[in-house]
Amino acid sequence: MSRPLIGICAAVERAQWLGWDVDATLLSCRYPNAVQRAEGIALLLPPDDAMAESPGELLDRLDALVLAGGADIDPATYGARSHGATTGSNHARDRFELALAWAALERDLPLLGICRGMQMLNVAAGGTIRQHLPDDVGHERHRETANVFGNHEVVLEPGSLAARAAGQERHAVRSYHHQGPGELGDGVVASGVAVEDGTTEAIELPDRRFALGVLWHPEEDEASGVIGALVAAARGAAVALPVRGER
Ligand SMILES: [Mn+2]
Repeated sequence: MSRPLIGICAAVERAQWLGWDVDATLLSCRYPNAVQRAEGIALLLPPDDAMAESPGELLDRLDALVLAGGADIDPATYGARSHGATTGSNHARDRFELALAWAALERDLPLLGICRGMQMLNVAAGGTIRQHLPDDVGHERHRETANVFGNHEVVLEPGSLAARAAGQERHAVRSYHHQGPGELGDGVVASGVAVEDGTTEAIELPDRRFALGVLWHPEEDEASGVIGALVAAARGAAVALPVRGER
């Protein structure tokens, strides 16, 4: 079979390279690299207001969608007030990703949300976001050091999509976030938590073919099965990976 086409929503950020200092469509190479290792074609998607109005035109051409990590979603998107620690929201990106997530859920296109993208998946389903986890859990270990991924353990519900995709139930993950899902959206179930404090780290919509959100960063971990499982779903294969032992 030909390689499935995986759209990955990119950020727009100020960036510097080769002496240029301009607004750039930006995404860590870890995302396309992981898709390509799984024998998918990675397509970067910049925010596009026309596609936010009619996302079907874009989704018709994709086999799966990834909502990547990045800046906080504007709290107004889910009816909350801004917290002092909420930073960097980009309204065009929020609009674009929300429209794509809605439309992907509607047509049951395989969908993976990572970190910010996991939260966007929950918002798209009608859920909310916990504004600043350290206020609730009393520690900073989900984002301990600025601009460095940390590690903590998660435990996933046996038999859930999260566990089947990850290929294991309890394991260490790469973490960098200060928010997390609050109230879960319609049809959304929590399928994994942080071992240390019970923060919801994985969500899914069991009535969809593949609709998964993880608060950690599988693209930063070559041993993770999560992105490969999405590409397999895009190819039309059922996700029935065996659960390996703990690492
Ligand atoms: Mn975490």
